[in-house]
Amino acid sequence: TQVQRPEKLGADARRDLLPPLAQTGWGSVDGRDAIRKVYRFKDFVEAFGFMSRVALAAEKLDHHPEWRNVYRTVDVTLATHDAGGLSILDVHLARRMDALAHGAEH
Ligand code: H2B
Repeated sequence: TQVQRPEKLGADARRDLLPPLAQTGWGSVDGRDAIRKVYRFKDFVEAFGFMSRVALAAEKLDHHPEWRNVYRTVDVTLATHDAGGLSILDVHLARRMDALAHGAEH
């Protein structure tokens, strides 16, 4: 059986869902239908703790970030590869990541 494929977000959904994420630091990506945020933490332990919590959440959602960690920064890009752009799953993961970073960001 076919795994459920998420649909690319339509214009109406984008107008509703993306501005609140922009408020928390998520921005668009040049040349790509994706969103990006750079988190900065107190130190490496906080950054890696965040990544560990996100990894478990991502597995539960079956939706995974593209990310890069350098010392206390975590640079995240979200897109749905199966949809060729942004889907609702990226919005869900972005919100989850913000919740899991709460209190640890510097
Ligand atoms: N993560 C992201 N970011 N995009 C996807 O298209 C994607 C994923 N697909 N995680 C999932 C896994 C898919 O491969 C499985 C089969 O559901």
